[in-house]
Amino acid sequence: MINAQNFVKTLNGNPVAVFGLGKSGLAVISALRELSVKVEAWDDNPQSHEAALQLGAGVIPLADMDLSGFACLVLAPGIPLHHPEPHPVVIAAHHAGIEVIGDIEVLHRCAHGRAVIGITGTNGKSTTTALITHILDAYGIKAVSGGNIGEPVMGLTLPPTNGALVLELSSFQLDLCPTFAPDIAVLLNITPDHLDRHGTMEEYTAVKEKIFGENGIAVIATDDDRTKKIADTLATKNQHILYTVSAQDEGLPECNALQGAHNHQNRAAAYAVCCHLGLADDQIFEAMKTFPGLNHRQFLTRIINGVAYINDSKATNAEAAARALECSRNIYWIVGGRAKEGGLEGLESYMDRITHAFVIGEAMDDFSSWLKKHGVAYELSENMDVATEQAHRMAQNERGQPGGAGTVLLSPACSSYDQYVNFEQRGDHFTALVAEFDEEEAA
Ligand code: UMA
Repeated sequence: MINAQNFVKTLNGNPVAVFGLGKSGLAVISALRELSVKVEAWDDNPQSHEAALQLGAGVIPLADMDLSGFACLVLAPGIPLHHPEPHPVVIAAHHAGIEVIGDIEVLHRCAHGRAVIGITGTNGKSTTTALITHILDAYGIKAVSGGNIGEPVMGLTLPPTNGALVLELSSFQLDLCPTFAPDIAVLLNITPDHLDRHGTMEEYTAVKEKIFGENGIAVIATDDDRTKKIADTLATKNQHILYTVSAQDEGLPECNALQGAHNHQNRAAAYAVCCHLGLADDQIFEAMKTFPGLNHRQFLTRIINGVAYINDSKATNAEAAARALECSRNIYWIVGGRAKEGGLEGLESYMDRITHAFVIGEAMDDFSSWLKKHGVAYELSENMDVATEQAHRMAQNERGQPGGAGTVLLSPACSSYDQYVNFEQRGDHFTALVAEFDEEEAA
């Protein structure tokens, strides 16, 4: 847990309001309660209240109160700040004239003294965060990762003072950082996303741009017009040390866990960061080769008799699934769940890579019609148990045929919420089923 003493000094003895009792809010409460700071908390879901009470926070309906006695409001990133309209607690904070900040800003105000590398972008942030952490760790710079990748920052254990914090930063988190900017800031790409929260692409882009602050090291992948424009602006201002990288950069080694153009962009960004920190090319390249990948993101779970079994459960929309489909041929594709708007539209050009599809979940009827229209053979598998067994049998039986040993790929292009709590649970289920297959029997 982070020592919040320096942050507490800025509170002038006033209590803190914490709204949203998910992972990040509870970690903030823990760090403050550790120092006996008075915390009043709330969550619109009453089931979350008990955890805050256990930590010694008061639980009161903050949105209905006069918040003027509080030092600040710490808001969870998932709670609407501006759009479609501010949550009532944000309006209450504005009325009271108190600051609204997030857990990343709290971490910053703890003045922990470690170098911070922050990574944002619409896609690839988790992979790049994990990759940078892996490379630095491999060469003796103790790195600790957290943030949007899943570990709330106030719960992290700091590395030694010469180590680094590697933080994945979402637009929601950046929006709650009035003064924080990382020492090394990485922007990967900006494509339409989260418009329900940011309203327009201009707003979303402006929030992502906040990662660069007034100065520091800026690493920008300039493969899209929006990131390129930001790089041009920073170059004109000339207050940052700027590295531009691209998915087209040459000279980086291939590695199994990081295939496809998008991963090339992630590698190029990680390379720039590690070079800046003084690592030699061969050190960086060696470490890239041993990067195991990130679970649920095109993660190679197992190889059985040459057939690769890949867990890409994080692919919850068609665009994400395209990134996995472009990396293989002869694919036995497990697809479906709760469809997003547009369904499988946009994946037409990848269908010649699919040997057979196994369709599951609520999307089964719509997806099977779409696959039929595009000439792809499929099974109505309904659930993961059936789909994984069918895909395994077929891929193993057809191993000797032209096209080489195939790939059993879970890349659902759907959310998991029809059958699972989240994408992690879905991916774990697939992985557990694959772990049970018998190599001998399959051979
Ligand atoms: N809540 C309310 N009122 C509301 C909305 C939410 O009370 O109007 C409450 C919910 O009942 C819940 C809590 O707020 O109890 C949830 O807070 P949260 O959604 O901010 O979630 P945390 O559990 O604190 O997780 C957050 C990040 N969540 C979001 O940004 C939505 C996690 O990113 C992050 O891993 C975690 O902090 C640790 O840093 C997740 C995410 O989905 C992975 N991120 C988005 C993405 O990647 O697309 C941005």
